[in-house]
Amino acid sequence: MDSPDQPDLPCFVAHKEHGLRKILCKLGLEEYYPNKMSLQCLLKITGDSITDTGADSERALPMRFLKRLMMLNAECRSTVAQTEDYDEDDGESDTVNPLDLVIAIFHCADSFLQQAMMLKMSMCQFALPLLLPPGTESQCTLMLWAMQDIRKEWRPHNLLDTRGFVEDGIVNVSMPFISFVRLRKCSLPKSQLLNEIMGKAQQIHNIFTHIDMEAGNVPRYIVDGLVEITWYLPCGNKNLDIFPKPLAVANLRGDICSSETQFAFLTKVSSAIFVFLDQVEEAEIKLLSSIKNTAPESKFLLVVKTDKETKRINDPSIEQLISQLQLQSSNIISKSAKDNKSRFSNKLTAAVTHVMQNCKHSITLRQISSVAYDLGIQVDEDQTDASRSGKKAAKEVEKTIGVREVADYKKNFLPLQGEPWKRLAQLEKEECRLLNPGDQHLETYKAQLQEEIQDIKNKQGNYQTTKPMLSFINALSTSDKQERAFFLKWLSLSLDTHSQKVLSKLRRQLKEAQKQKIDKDTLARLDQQLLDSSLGIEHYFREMGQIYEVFKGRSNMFSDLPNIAAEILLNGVPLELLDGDASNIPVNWVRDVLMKLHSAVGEISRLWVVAVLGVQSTGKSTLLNAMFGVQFPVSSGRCTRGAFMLLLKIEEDLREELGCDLILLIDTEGLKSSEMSQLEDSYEHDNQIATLVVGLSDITIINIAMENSTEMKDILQIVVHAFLRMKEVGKKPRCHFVHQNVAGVSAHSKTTAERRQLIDQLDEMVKIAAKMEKQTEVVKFTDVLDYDVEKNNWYIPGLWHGTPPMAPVNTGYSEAVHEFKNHLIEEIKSCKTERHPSQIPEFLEWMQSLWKAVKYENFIFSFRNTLVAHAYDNLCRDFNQWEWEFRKQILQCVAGAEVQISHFLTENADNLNDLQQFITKIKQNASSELKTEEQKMTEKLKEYYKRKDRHVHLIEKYKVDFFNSIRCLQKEIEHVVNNKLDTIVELERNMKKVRDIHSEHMKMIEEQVSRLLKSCKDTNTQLSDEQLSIVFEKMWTETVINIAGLKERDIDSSVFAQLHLVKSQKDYSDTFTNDLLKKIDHDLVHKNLKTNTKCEVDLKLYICSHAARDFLEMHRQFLKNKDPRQHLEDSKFRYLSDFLDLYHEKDHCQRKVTDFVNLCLKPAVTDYINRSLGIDIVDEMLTSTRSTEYSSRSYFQFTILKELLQKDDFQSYVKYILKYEIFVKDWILMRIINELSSERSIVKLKSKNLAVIIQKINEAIETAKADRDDQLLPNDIENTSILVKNLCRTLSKDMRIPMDVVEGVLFQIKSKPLSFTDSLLEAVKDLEKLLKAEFDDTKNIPHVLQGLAIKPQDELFKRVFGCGQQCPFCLVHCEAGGNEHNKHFASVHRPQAFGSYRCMTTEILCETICTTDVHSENCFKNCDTNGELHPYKNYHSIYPDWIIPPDVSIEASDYWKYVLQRYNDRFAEEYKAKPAEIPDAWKQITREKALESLNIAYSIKGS
Ligand SMILES: Nc1nc2c(ncn2[C@@H]2O[C@H](COP(=O)(O)OP(=O)(O)O)[C@@H](O)[C@H]2O)c(=O)[nH]1
Ligand SMILES: [Mg+2]
Ligand SMILES: [Zn+2]
Ligand SMILES: [Zn+2]
Repeated sequence: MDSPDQPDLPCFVAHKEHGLRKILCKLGLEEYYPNKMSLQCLLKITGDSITDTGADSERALPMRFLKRLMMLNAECRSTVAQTEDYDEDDGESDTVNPLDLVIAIFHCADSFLQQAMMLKMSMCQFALPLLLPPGTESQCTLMLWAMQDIRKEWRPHNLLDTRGFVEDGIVNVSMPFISFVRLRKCSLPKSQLLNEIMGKAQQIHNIFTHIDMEAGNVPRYIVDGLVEITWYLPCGNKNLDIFPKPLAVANLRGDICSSETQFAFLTKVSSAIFVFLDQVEEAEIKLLSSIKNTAPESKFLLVVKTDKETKRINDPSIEQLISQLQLQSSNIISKSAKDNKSRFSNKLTAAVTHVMQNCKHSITLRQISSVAYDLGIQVDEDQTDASRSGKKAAKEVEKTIGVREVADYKKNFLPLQGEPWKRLAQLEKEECRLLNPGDQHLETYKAQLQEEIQDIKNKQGNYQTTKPMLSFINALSTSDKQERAFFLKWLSLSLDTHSQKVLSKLRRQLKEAQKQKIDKDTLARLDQQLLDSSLGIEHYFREMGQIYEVFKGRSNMFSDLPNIAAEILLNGVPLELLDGDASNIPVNWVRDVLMKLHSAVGEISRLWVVAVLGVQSTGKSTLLNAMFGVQFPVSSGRCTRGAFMLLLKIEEDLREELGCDLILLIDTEGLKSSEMSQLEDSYEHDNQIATLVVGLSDITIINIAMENSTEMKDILQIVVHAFLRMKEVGKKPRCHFVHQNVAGVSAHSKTTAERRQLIDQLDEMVKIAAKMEKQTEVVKFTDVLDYDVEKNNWYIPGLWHGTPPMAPVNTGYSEAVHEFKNHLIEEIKSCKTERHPSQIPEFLEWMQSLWKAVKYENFIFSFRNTLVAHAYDNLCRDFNQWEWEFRKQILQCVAGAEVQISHFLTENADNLNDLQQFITKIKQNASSELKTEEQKMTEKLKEYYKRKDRHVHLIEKYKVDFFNSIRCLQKEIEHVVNNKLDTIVELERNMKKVRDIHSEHMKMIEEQVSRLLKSCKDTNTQLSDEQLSIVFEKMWTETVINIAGLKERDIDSSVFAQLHLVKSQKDYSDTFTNDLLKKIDHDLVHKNLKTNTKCEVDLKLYICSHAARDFLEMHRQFLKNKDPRQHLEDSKFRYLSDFLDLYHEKDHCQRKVTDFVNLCLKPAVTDYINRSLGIDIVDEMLTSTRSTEYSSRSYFQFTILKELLQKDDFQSYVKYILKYEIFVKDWILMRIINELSSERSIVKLKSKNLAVIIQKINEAIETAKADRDDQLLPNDIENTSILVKNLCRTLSKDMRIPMDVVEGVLFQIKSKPLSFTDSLLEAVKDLEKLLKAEFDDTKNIPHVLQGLAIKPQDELFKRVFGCGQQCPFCLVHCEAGGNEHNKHFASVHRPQAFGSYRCMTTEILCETICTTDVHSENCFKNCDTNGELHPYKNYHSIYPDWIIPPDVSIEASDYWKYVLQRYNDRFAEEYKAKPAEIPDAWKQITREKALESLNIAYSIKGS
C-alpha cells in the first residue's frame, strides 16, 4: 500500500496528519507525497543551480535544502530567507521549523533520494532520522536502507598501537546504543545537551536541531515521534576522543507518552535510556515500570533538576518514580544551580562513559530491524516489491562468489576482462609501436600481430556467458527501473562489504612491506594482488561491455545491452570509459552506448566535457560530487583505475543560454596511486589516461592537494604533455587548478607567491615537454593554453571542519566549491559564441582517434582525426573553388588585353614609345585586378575561419598556410600574366610586321590588277574570260616573282620556350626560353635535387638544346604559314574574280560580302569563341556531376585509385607510379574529352558564345551605318569602305579582325552601303548556320582542345596536382591543400617496392610501408643521410617538410598491399629486381577489401 506509485492522494484524517498536510502544503510538496521525489530531478543543471540566493518563499525551501545538501553545505537546514528583515513581533512565524522541513522531504523522497540525503547529512554530522514518524500510515518506519550508503572510518583505542583503523558501513557496526527521551515538557534542553556531549571536542553545535538555532523556535508539526540517531566514532587521538569506542545515540522527539511504540522500541534496543523530566504522573510511572519489566537489560537514567536551596530534586513525584524503578543514585543525573551547561554536560558525559564501560550489550542497525518487526514498525528496505526483488537478484549474483578468492572468481566468471582483453590491448599497442619484431620483416611481424589479435577474438567468440553475468544482465534487463536501481545498489553494497575485508588485509600487508623496504618484485606482486582482489560493480559492467564487444556482429543476443547501459547512465550511474587495468577502451561498447544515449535524448546532444585529474585519493570524486550532486564512488577503499563518465542533463530553459544540452563529467581513478606505483608500466598508464582525458575535455580540473609533492609534479608533467599535444591537434582545453585544503580568508592573496611558483614550475615543465615533443616555438605554459594565474587557480578549504570521523563538512568547502561551479557555468556561457560544441557522434569520433593516437607513442605525428580531415578537406574544396575564380578572372582579363593589344597595333603605327606606354597601362590594370582578387580571396578565407560550423577551430593551425598560399598564388599569377603580356606584345608585333609586308604586296598586286584592267578595257575588243585569265596569269607571275620569303630567325642563339606552346599556331618568342629556364630552376629547388653550378648549366643547355629544335620547328611552321608569296597565292583567285567582275562590270556585292564574311569575320568569330572556350570548359567540368573528383586533392586521389583498381591494368599502375604527371594530365584530358563528347556539351558551349558574338556583330552593323556624328552615311559607293572600316573598328574591341585581309576584300569595291549591309546581314545569318553545322560536326575534341589558348586540362591539372612533392620513401604525391603548406601530407602511403626500393644485396623489393617504418625502430640510409643509418622514427630531422601519420586503421593500407601482391612479379620485372617477400596475410586481401580500404583511408563513408 505504500508503493510510491500509489495514484490517489491519501486522505488525512487524524490530527497529526493534519499537521503533515499543512507542512506539505506550505512547502509545495503535496504532489510528491509519498516518496515521489527522485534523485534524478537533482541531477539536472538548472537556472537556480547557479544562483543560490535565499529562498523567497516556503515553496522554494525543499529544493534549496536539497541542492545545498548535495553540495555539502552544512547551513542547508536554514529555513530563513536571507533577505528577511527582522520585524520584532512578526518574528519567524511565517517560516517552517528546520526539522519539519527535513522530515517532510524524507516523506516525499524516494528510496534513492533518501539514501543520498542520509549520506550527505551524515557528512554534515547531522543527526539522521532512524524512525520516521508515520505520515498517513499507522506506523513509523525504520530507515535502514536509507543508511546503507554511509561508510565510516575510525580508530578504536584498542587499535591505537597498531595504528590500524576500521572501515565499514555504519549499518553493520555493532556498538552500544543509548537513547535520550523526555517526559512531557521538560525544562532541560535535551537536544542542546546532546550536541554538547557529542560535539565537544570538535566544536560542533548542531548535530540535533534545537530551539536556539535559526527558526528552531518555529512551532513543529510533524516531528513528534521522530527518533534521530547519530554516532560517536573515535579518531584515535586520546585528547580528542570523548569515548574510546563507537557509540550510537538516539534521540526521541516529543513526549514518550505520545510515542509509545517508539519508546518501546528504544527500550528494547538500548543499553541505557536517559529520561529527561521535571515531574511525573501516576500513569507515567506505571508505563515506565511496565516497560522496565519487559526489557530488563536496559537501564533507565533520570535527568532532573535540583532545587536551588534544598539541593534536592524539585518534584516529589520523581522520588516516587525512583523508588518504583528501584534506581540507584548513580542513575540520577541532576542539574544543580551550580551546574552551568558545560559542567552539566560533563556530568552527562561521565554517565554515558560509565554506561559504556559496564555495557556488554552492543547491537547493529541490521539487528535492530528484527525488533522493529516485532513491534509492527515497518522497515524501509522491505517496503516495496522493487526493493525486494532487486535485493533477491543481487543475492543471486553475490551467491556465485561464495567463499572463493576474488582473483579466482574473476578469472572464472568474468574471464573476458582478464588476460585476453589485456593481451589484446598489448597487441594493439605493439601493432602501433612495433618494438619487438626480432629478426622478422616488419610487415610480416605486423601481419602476425594481427593474426594473434584475430585468434584471440575468435577464441572469445566461443565464450559462454557465465552464471553471474547471466544473472547480472537479466537483472538489468528488467523493465522496472526502480527494481534495476535497487539491484545495482544492493549489489554494489554487498560487493563493497565483500572486498572490504580482503582488501584491508592486503593493504596492511603492503604497508608493512613498504615499511620494511622489501624488494620491488614482492611489492609489485602485492600490488597486482590488490588489483586482482578488488571486485566492484564496475567489474560486472566491464564484463558486460566485453560481452558486447565479443558478440557484436556475431549474434543479436546482446544487442540490447547498450540501450540498458544508456538508461543507467542517464540515471546518474557512472560508466567506465577507459579501463585502466587493461589500459584499453572497449570502443564499440562505449560508442554504441553513447549513440543510444544520443538517440534517447532526441539526437540533441551538444556536450560540454568536464574532467578532473590528480593524484589518487585527493578528493577528486568528492569534489565532483559536491559540485554537481552526483555520486562518483568516493573513499580510500577503492583501487580501480581508469576513467569514468557520468552525464548531466541541462534544463531546457538553460540550454540556449549555455549553448549545450549535456554535461559529461569524467572522473579519473588511480593516477599516481601509491598502491599501483610499483607496477612497472604505471607511468605509461597514467600518461595514457591523462592524455585521453585532457583530450576529451573542454574544461580540465587539475586537483592539487599536496603542494610540491613528487606525485603532484609527475601529474603536472604528464598533464603538460597532454596539453601540448592538444595544442598541436587544434584543441585548446581550458584548465583550472584546484588547490585543496587551503583555508583562510587571505588564502588567495597569501598564495600569490605559491601561484608564481606553480607557474614557474609549469613553464619549466613546458620547456622540457616542448623539447621532447619537438615543438620548439613553445616556451611558456601560456603558449599552450589560455591561462590566467588569477582566474584559473581556485583555493578550497579542507573538506572537514576538524578531525574525521566526527568532523562535519566545512561550510567553507561547500561555499568555495559552489563558487567554482558557478564560475564554470559562467565560463560555458561565455564561450558559447566562440565554440561550436560537438554532439555525441563527433565526441566519439574524436575519442576514437585520440585513443588511437595515444597508442602510438609518437603522438603528434600520429594524430589524424577524421573530424580534422573532414574540416581540412572542406576548406580545401572551398579554397580550390576560390582559386579557380581568381584564375578565371585573371585569364579573362588577359584574354581581353590580347585583343586590346592587337587592336592597338592595328590602329597605331608601330611607335615603340606609345606601345610601351600602352603596355605599362595594361600591366597596371592587370596588377590592380590581381590585387583586388587577392583581397577578395583573403576576405573569403577570413570569413571562412569565422564560421561556427565546419569545425574550423580544428584547422586553425593551417590558417597561416592558406593565407600564404593566397599570397603565393597572387605572385605566381602575376608572373604568368606579365610574361604572357610580354609574349603577346612580341608576337603581335611580329604579326604586325608580317601583315605590313602582306599589305604592301597586296597594294602592289592591286595596282597591277587595276592597270591591267584599264589596259584591257582600253582595247576595244571584247575579251573572253579565258583570254582575260591568261593575261591575268601573266601579270601575276611577273609580279610575284620578286617577292621574297620571310627571314628565318636564328632560334638556336636566341633560344627556347615552354614546351606545350610548341604545338600552337604561334611564332616563337624569347619569353618562352625565359620561362623554361625558370621552370628548371624551380624544379631544381623543389625536388630537392642537389646540384653544383656546372651541372646546372649542363642540364639547362641540354634541355634548351632540345627545346631549341622544337622551337625552330615551330618558327619554321609559322614562317611557312605566313609566307608572303603563299599569302598572295591564296588570294589569287579572289583577285582574278575581282578582275573578271570589274571587267564585265558585274555586280559583285554578293561576292564581296561573302569574302568579307569568310575571310575576315569567320576567323575572328572562331578565334573569339575559342578564346573563352577554355574557361568555359573548366567551368563545365567543375559543375558537372563528376565535379567532386576535382574538388580536393584527396578526393582526386581517391577517384584515381578506385578507377585503377577497377581497371585492373598493370601498365596503368606503372604509369601512375612512374609517370605520375603525365598520367594525371592524360587522365584529365580523357575526362574532359568524355565530358565534352557526352551530352554534346562542347556544341552547347560553343553555340552559346556564338550567339553572343553574332549578336554583337549585328549590333555593330547597325551602328556602322552611321558616321561619327550619328548621321546615316549617304548611300554612295565611296562610303562602303568607310562603313566596313567603321564596322571593323567597333568589332575589334571584342575580336581580332585581320585588317590586311579586309583591305584586300575592299579592293575596288563597287557596291553601295545599303545593299552591302543587307547582304552582310544575310551572310552573317548564313555564317551562324554554317558554324553551328561545323560545331555539330565536331569529332576531334583533342584537336579542338589543342587549338585553345587557355587549356582546360592545364587548369584542372593545377588544381589537383598540388605542390608536386613526393614522399621521400614511397614516392607518393603530396595531397595538402594550397601550394604553400608547412607540411606535405598524403592519405595513403604504399609499400616502398613501388618506389623501386630494394635490398642492396639481394635485389629483393622492399615490401614495408613507410607508415609502418616511421613508427618502428628500424633505420634507413640514403644520400640524404649521407649514407649513414638514421632511425625512421626521426625521419623528421631529415625530411622536416613531411608528415607521415600512421594508417588510420589496419585496413587502410590494404589497397596497396593488394596491388603489390597482385603484380609483385611484374613490378619486379619492370624494376629489374626480385619480387618482394609478401606476408601471407596480404594474400588474403580481396579486391573488395582493397576498395573498402580506400574508403577508410580517405574517410569516405558509404560509397
Ligand atoms: N582531510 C580531507 N579529506 C578529504 C578531502 N577531500 C576528500 N577527502 C577524503 O579523502 C578520501 C578520498 O577522496 P576521493 O574523493 O575518493 O578521492 P579521489 O581518489 O581523488 O577521487 C575520502 O575519504 C574523502 O572523504 C579533504 O579536503 N580533506
Ligand atoms: Mg575518485
Ligand atoms: Zn611514403
Ligand atoms: Zn605538399
